Amino acid sequence: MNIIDELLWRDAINQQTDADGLRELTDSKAVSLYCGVDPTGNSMHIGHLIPFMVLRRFQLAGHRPVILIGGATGTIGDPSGRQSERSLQTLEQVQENVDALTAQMKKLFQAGDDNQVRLVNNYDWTKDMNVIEFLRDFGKNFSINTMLAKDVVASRLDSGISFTEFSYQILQSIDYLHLYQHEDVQLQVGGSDQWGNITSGLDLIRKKEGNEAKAFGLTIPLMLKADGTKFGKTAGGAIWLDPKQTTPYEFYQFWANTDDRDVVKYLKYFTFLSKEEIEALEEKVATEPHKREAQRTLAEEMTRFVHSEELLEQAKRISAALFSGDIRSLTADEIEEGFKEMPTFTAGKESKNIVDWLVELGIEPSKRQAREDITKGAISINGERVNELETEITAEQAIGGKFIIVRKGKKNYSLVKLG
Ligand code: 383
Repeated sequence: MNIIDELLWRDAINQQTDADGLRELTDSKAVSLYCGVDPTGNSMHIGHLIPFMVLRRFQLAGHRPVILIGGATGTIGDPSGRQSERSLQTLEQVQENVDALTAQMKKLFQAGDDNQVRLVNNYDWTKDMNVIEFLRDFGKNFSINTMLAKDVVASRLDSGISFTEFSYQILQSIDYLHLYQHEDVQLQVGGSDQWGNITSGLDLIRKKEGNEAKAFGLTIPLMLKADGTKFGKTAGGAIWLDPKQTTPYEFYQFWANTDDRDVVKYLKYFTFLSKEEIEALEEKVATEPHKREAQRTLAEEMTRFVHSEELLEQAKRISAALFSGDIRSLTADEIEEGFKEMPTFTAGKESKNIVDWLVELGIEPSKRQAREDITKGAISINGERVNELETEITAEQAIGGKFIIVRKGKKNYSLVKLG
């Protein structure tokens, strides 16, 4: 399948500047293409993943991705999709973020000896440009009228936009021209919010290189959820690729909790599974949705791709233990990871009667309630049901010497740390 047909099947194309031309080009040669990310934070989130997975698909189809980290543009900040001016980051902060994003990209693209993915930083060709060069060589090719008409700027005319953010599109355009001239790049890919910046780069290329220049733009639709809420955000915030900000277990759970109405869409958009494999899972969603096989496959594919086989196995072990209640099988580290979002209490190391212990911690509101719950078998300690009101809680029970897990009812877990 031609890469463009594959993207169409995956519903991963929003707009193209010249669909026929791009199809012809991608059929005729290995095309160099790029997508950029600005180092506005120290990790990407799953929203960023979308265009970079498309880049990876091009790579798997024999094309040549160039990943641009915006060391220059990141010092300004793209006004696209934002209603208010950004505050500037320090140059040191930007540099730290450049390093963090570079490491993430290398991992995602499995950069190594037999995979020479190109990573570039626009700071390299922007930092020494002086203001006269900027205005004469580049500024002269931009019409204020056209720039004002771009959605990004037009939507900010009431609330206001600084000259700095207004000029952002010029910097991104210079990048495309630079990569066209020096890295043979003929296609820029981005989310649909990048359409204005991408087309403005193409205008610059045509002005500098002539109307016949073969350069293209392609955008990817923003992901929408069936229930109308924003994709990629949970109550706890964004889903980050950095395992310190979103643990692999949370990452796994995010995908595993996908709505039936969204899961096939995500499988197409985010995984490298084939058309046949996805169609088979689609069938399963229709015939046996309760098994959630499509969701499980999605969660496995994504956790393996972003983290590793090992962290995927760990995330699955935590999920299974929490589901079955078999907490004893987990290590202290796994408990820490799996219980990150659950209510946490700190208790002393001395032995105590369970009823007193539960009430003192605040897990039970009163001794009467604690006794009632224990008697009806609703309380488990480390996965084992407690039946005796006389049970003593001791430090020896703590998993890894640190944690005691209390379960009340079916799903109410609390983590007690001994301190
Ligand atoms: C900078 C210089 C270039 C080309 C691109 C850039 C970055 C671009 C931008 N992108 C977003 C970002 O960095 O701001 N101006 O957060 C996001 N992208 C991708 C995708 C997306 C966009 O990194 O739609 C979501 O992830 O394009 O919002 O020469």
